[in-house]
Formats: sequence, structure tokens, C-alpha cells
Amino acid sequence: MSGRLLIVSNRLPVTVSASEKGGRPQVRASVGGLATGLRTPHEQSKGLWLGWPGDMSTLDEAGRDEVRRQLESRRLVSVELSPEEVTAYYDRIANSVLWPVCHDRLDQLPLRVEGWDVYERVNARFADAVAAVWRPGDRVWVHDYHLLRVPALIRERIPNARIGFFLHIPFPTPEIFFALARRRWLVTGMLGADLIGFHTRRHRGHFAAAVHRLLGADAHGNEFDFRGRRVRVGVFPMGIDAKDFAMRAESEAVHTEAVRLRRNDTGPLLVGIDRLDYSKGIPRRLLAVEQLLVKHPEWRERIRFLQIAVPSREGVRAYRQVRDEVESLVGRINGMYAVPTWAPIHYVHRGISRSLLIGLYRAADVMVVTPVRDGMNLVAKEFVAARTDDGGVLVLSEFAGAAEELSEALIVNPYDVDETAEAMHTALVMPPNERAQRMRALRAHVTTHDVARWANEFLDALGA
Ligand code: ADQ
Repeated sequence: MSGRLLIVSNRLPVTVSASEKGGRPQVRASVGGLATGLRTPHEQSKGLWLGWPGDMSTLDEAGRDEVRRQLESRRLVSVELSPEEVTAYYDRIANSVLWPVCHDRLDQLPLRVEGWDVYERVNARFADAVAAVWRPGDRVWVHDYHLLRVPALIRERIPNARIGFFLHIPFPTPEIFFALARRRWLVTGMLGADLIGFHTRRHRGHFAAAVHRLLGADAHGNEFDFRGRRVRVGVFPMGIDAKDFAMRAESEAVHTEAVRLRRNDTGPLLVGIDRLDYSKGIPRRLLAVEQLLVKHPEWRERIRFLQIAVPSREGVRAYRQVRDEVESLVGRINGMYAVPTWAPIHYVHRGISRSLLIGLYRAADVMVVTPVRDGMNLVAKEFVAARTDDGGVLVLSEFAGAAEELSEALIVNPYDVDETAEAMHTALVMPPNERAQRMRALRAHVTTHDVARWANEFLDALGA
């Protein structure tokens, strides 16, 4: 396809680290889903990627210049933000207001919301950065809730630009979204795009209803007429690099990890892997493990539930609270059921290496993915892609976007602790042939609907 692709996301797909003893700072590629998925279109179109490189305040001017040079050689454009801007735009608005509202958690809203002016200013900075590099024929693809105003702000600067926007998190029901004082302004920001993408039909439906009620605009099919322009809304469920996960899953390093994880262990292993976020449903998942031990005491001293919780957004109070809650539940449940030679819950609050991550996917008898709300959830898909041995059972929340696609998983309501516990039991006793049959069907879907397909479908629709 002709024209460059200009990708705009809060973070650039790299990690910048200051080197010790005043040497050159390091710029390394990140391994996240977005970084992987957009790498190919970014390279093929010879386009640019615009975003925040992370905190550079520990670098001196020479170090910062060095980083800019390294970014430039990867065709990355940095939008630098001051620590005050990051606090207001990222911590306060994006992560303490937009994130909870989009995950149905009005109870997590601060009593008084401040920082919209900084959010607008930072979004305008991203739009300015796009306007500075844009050339006729370029396509712009803006990502996620940090940048809801950017499509309209680019449109003000470049009226005929072709702009796509993708929301990676849920768009909540209008009743919840309307709690935001700036609801009309936010939706108008998104409508600056020509194409707006969501993971699921449900999120798209909520958005269409919100637009109708706020602006009186009606969707004709999947299009709005808005201020003399046509805005399309579409469903594009994001996938993963399934081939890469499958390949790594069969590597020697992962095999060693998986064997090590199972050593000294005769009983079944259940695994949960999440960022430590209140949307991921970890406390109720722990209660479900407890309920499993109560209702099915035959599993006592046999099963092991391993929860990896990656530290996340620790500057936000709600995240410190959920951490305390999880740690106290782990302590209480282990205190109650452990014996000197066995404990039901293994809790790790730390990031882990990729080979251990995939080793865990391979070693798990049951993968428990039970968010109370999640845009998509890539962990569920990564687990499936890694199970080229047709083993393992996926227990999946109906409130993860992934549930719209992964119907052969055991689908549960994560608010129903008893049902989740029963699903864990069903997974543990599932006959091997049923397990393999379900896993093959899941893997066929995840493999064919991978992240490259997601990016291509969105970009084809944007180009159409
Ligand atoms: P997240 O909320 O971060 O993403 P998710 O989709 O599960 O959630 O992606 C997490 C990623 O982090 C996965 O690729 C996983 O491998 C990695 N990861 C998790 N735990 C890890 C650990 N301990 N060590 C190393 N890596 C770990 C947001 C939305 C989701 C949506 C994605 C993509 O909240 O709903 O699916 O964006 O659109």
C-alpha cells in the first residue's frame, strides 16, 4: 500500500535505560503485543512511530541527544513529557479516571477530577508532532485511551488527513461513561478519526449509543455522519504473534523451564498471570481456589495455584490497595489450608522472563484468566498458542473481550466465585480427549487470527 504509516501511541515501542557509570544510554525494543503487531507495517511502509520514550530525566543533555539519535535510526519520534505532565496526563487522568470508568469501576474515581487541561495539552503535543512530519498520502493510526483527543486535534491541523483510532480497553455502557464530566469532549475527540476500531461488538455498540445520546448522531450501518464527514466504526479483535509463541514453546529453554516447574510436583498446576490490576479479578480468583478446596477436599495437598502478578502503576492508590488485598487473601488462605509440606497458593509479585512466562503456559494444567473486565486479554491467547501439545484447559471470564472468540474455553462469570471454583474442578478432571479437542479448536482460531491479520484488517479498512 502506498503512503507511510504514522503510528501514534503513548509509549514508543522501546525501553530507554540510562547506563551505569555515565556510558551511553541503551535503547531496546519492547516485546509488548502492540510493539510486535505493528513492527511489520511500521517497517514495510517506511513510516514513523510517535510516542513518549519514558522518563529521561536521569539523563544529561548529551545522553538525551544520544537517545534521540538512536530513536531516529529506528524511525521513532519522541514526544517528550515533563514529570509534572506525566503525573497529570498519565497517572491522574488516563490511569486514575479513564481506566476505572472504562472498566466499570466508578467506585475508584477520585472525588475530584483534576488534570483535563494537561490531558488536552499533552494530546495537542502529540497532534503537533504528527502535523510536523505528515506528508500527503500518509495514514495516521492513533492508539488508546491516553490519546482520545488526538484524532480531532490532528483533524484541526490537517483537515484531509486519513486517521484511524483503536481503543484497546473497553468502551463502557453509556450509563457509566456519562459519569465523566468531559464525556462529550472525549467522544468528539475520537470522532476526529475516519475509522474507529474496538476489540468487540459490545464495545462498538456502547460507543454508538453514547454518540447518539450525546451528539444526536445516528449510525447508518457502521457509519456516522459527523460535521460533514463520514466516520466508520469497526470491530477488530486483536491477536498475538501465535507462530512465535508456538515456536518458543517448543524450544529447549522453555522445555527446561517447564520441567523445572513440574519437578517435585505430582499434583496438578493451576496458573494465573496478570498485571496486578483491579480489573484482572485476582481477589475473587483466590476465593475460587479456596472454594475449590472446600467443595472438593480431594484436591487438598495436591493442587498448586501459582499466581504471577506483575507490579503495575504503583503510583496510583487503587493499585496499592488491590496489592494489599491480594497479599492478605494469599496469607489467609495459605494460613488456613497449608500443611508443613504443602501450600495451595504460590504468589509471585514480580515481572518474569519470557522463557519462564512461556514455560508456565506449557506447565499449566489449568490457566485461569478471570478479569472482571478486560478489553481483550492477550494472556489467554498466548497460553493457547503455546499449547502445541494440545494440553491444558483455559478457564476464561465472560467479561474478557477474548471470550467473544474463544468459545471452546470454560467460560465463567468471575463474580460468581462458586461457578469459577466448579469450572476449575471441571478443568482438572476433564478427559484428555475432550481437553485436546477444545485446545485444537482454540489454537486453530488464535493461529489464523493473529496480530498481523489484525493490523492488516484495520489498515485495509482505513485505506478503503
Ligand atoms: P493489558 O491490560 O496489559 O493490555 P493483556 O492483554 O493481558 O493485558 O496483555 C498483557 C501482556 O503482558 C501479555 O502480552 C503478557 O505476556 C505480558 N505479561 C503479563 N504478565 C507478565 C509477566 N509476569 N512477565 C512478563 N510479561 C507479562 C491492554 C488491555 C487488554 C488488551 C491489550 C491489547 O487491558 O484488554 O488485550 O491491551 O489490546
